[in-house]
Amino acid sequence: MPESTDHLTHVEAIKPPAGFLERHPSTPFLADFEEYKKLYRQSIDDPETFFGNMAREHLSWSKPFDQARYPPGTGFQNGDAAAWFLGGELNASYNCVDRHAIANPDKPAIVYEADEPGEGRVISYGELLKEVCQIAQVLTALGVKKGDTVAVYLPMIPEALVTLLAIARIGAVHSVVFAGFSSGSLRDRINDANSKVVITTDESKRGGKAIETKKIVDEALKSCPQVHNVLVFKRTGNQHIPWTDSRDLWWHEEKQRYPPYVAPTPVQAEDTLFLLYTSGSTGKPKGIQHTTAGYLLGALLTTKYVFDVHPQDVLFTAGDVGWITGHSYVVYGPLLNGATTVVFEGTPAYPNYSRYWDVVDQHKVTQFYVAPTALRLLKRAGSSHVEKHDLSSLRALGSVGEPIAPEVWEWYNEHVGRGKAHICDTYWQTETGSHIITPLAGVTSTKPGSASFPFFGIDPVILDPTTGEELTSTVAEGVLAVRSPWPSMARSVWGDYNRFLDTYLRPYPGFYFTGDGAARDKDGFFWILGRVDDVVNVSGHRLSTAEIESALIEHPLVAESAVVGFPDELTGSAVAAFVSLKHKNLEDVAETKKELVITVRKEIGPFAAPKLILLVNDLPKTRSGKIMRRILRKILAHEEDQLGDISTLSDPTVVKHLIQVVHENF
Ligand code: 6R9
Repeated sequence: MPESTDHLTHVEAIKPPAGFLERHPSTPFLADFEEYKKLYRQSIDDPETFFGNMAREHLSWSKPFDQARYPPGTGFQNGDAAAWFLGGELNASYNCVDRHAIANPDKPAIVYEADEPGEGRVISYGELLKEVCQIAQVLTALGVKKGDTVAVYLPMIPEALVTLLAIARIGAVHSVVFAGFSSGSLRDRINDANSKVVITTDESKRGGKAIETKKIVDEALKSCPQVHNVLVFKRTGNQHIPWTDSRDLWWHEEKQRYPPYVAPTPVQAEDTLFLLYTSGSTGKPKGIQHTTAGYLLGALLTTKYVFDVHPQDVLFTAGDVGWITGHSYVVYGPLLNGATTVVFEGTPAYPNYSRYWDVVDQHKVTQFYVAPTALRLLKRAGSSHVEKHDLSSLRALGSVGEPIAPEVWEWYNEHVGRGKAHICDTYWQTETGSHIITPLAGVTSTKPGSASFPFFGIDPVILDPTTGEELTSTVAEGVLAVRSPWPSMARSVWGDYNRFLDTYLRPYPGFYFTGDGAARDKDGFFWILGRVDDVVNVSGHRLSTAEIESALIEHPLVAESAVVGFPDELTGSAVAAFVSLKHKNLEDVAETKKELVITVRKEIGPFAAPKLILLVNDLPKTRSGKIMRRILRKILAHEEDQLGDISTLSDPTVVKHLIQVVHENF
């Protein structure tokens, strides 16, 4: 946590941009900040009534629910998360597709921007319904039943959305694995979820390059004996992809066997909609489990109120469907609201740094949402790439995944929003399902770098990290927790409820623990200060240091390793690995380091590759053998005068050696 947050008290709030309402399509959802405060109070004091009304108004139910929140009241009763909308039945794909297709079949649901400019297409709600229904029938024919998990390893193409909605249509559970993950990570996730069907492409395209997606899947499936079918969408048409006749099926061949409509399967409100694996403090990734009605309501309401999304809007979330941002704000949020969602396959730098702005200009995007890491890249590339575009359609600009530095916020505001779009720094997590601390576009005054105030139903508190006591003064700094359950919070870790409780609800009894540090300033604004656990955030990708350590140990030369994050101008944080080897006096140090990086790329994925590898004789350990990563972080920051108490180290002389290695290499 930063040493001091005193400077925060001097930051002045900026009012919502002038002219916001002039470019607004219809009546605003909220008149002003006073109305937000009134509704917020209701949502905290009586969540049952507040969310009960919202769920009846915004979602379509095949059977109405009996009770909005169980058990009634507020808080984490008995230390468990609450259940929402019990007795109710609904279907996610009906809510995302059918009801809009019925009302307006020709309305664009998806604008697909392919990796290569000009190769995209527009898909209407009517067309989407047909595709979803056909793939739903393919899955049923492959034996997928209500409650079964289906693994999805797809790039950012419309078929990714079709796939998720088709799985949901038959009451099955989707488990998307980000297509940047290695075959080993994919294998672990397929097996943990016990998925028997995998959906993928022949290849993917990104930044002008082809990626051998099917080959990675096949490699993973060598150790997934339960998988009996792979459904493959032909993306590039490369003839030379591996194929197993008895198992693999082409998407286009299977799809055409089925008629354009099949009725959705109603599920219970609390039935699982999806799993999404995420990293935590320990090595084994957790399958975060989200339920249907609560999650849908959270994605719907945040999209509507945070980004001010109206049905005629075009939302461009430049995040991958392999992460929660893609789930909530590429797929579910925009479609639930009947808006148009942009599905972007490429990168911000291909064919040049104008790509995002070409898309915004061409499709008259009204809301744009991206991680600060991309903004840092574009800021560095120069404002000339932004300036030649007409970006006047933009009303809200979102930021997600990591803290946004004030100078990046200013750049976004000035060059992209041109002072007319509202910047929304949205704080949330895979586990929260949807935004929890965020400004509301057109309503909330903002301070660059602060995520501002809680969304409806979120009762955030700052706790003393050691005692767990709530810090009730307005100005406070500690760990961020939430006092009461909300509809879109995760319900469990797949197959391990105890681990869910241990990670989120038991560390500070009575609260949901976020794992982040936070401060509250004199005006009540929340400032997120980053993770307090062993999680490193690289370009908005959440990595567990323990997971990288277990990858490194796969290399035959590695005796032990300790991984920590360190600040990086472009990626926010970068990964540093301190590694001790089994054999000393290596002949080729550079080659060994290269091999270690390759090991991590292979075991986890390219995005987890350490930027810095430091070969050391020993690691700083306590007498009980615990690695003191705090010392490694300080040495990397060249703050060796602030190491604190090192008397608990079993061998304090190791510190001198570590300092020397860091100075030689970094
Ligand atoms: C949505 C998403 C969650 C972690 C979270 C925090 C960091 C997310 C942030 C932010 C500062 C923001 N984080 N949004 N930090 N300001 N606006 O990113 O989910 O991948 O699960 O990561 O990301 O550390 O705990 P996920």
